[in-house]
Amino acid sequence: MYRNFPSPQQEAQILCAIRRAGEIMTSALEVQDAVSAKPGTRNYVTAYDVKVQKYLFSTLAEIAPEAAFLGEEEDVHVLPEDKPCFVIDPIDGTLNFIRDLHCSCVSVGIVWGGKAVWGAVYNPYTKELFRARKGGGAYLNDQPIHVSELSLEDALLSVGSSPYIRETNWEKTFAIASSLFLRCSDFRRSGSAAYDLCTLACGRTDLFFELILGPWDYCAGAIIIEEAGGSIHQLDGAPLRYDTGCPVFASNAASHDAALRLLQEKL
Ligand code: 2AM
Ligand code: CA
Repeated sequence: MYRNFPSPQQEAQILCAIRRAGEIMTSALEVQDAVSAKPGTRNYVTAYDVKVQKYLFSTLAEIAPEAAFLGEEEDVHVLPEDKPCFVIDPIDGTLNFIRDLHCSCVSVGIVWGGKAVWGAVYNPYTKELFRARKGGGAYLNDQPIHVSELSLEDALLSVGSSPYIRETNWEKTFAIASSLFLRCSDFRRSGSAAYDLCTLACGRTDLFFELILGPWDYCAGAIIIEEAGGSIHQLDGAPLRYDTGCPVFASNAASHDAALRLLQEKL
């Protein structure tokens, strides 16, 4: 029943809803007044994260009543096994959003049978819509995209610093980043993991790691990277999990083995 989910018609409607969610983000006023802290250090949520998630839940439920939902801004996170599930980050890059850095995305993935099978990431500031379907290739605004062919020596690395759990992870994060930095061309830190995964998928960057992320941060980006010819898995090589968060390593094919070897020396 779910083999062709979402149908082409549902897909077009879902993409339309994701663009509309991005407009809610970019038309936000007085974001500073709408900020509150989530449990954990320096982990923020705004009234707009909640508003965008509510919009997506209600709109996607009309488009695809057969699916379940898992969203970052819910209190309880459960991934059902008996149906496809939308895994949603209404605003990925919330601190960028609060600070008006214009690098935040709407991220909507679909997990079915324990794997990401569809995903779209929309950056409303640049109007870039990345999307992929299992076996159907990856696209940026309807143009096919592919990971780069650069090897480690020329690779550009994106680092996620897991700031909300810095006390337990900062030494390992910077040990891995230093080790890779000394062998690659340079590193970047965008503040949106979903966007980092998409920039890797379209060949602007070549490597990415973060010691812990939530499934809503990487679900859509994971299928986009895989369909663009890249790899994404946990730091120890295990497949990504979608029922809970996990560490994430992503790369193009050309730098994968050398980068992973260096990274694993620091685990
Ligand atoms: P967010 O902006 O949606 O919160 C930054 O390092 C990246 O980590 C962002 O993609 C950010 O997503 C994500 N992130 C923020 N808080 C997190 C948490 N508590 N657990 C996992 N990932 C988180
Ligand atoms: Ca978020």
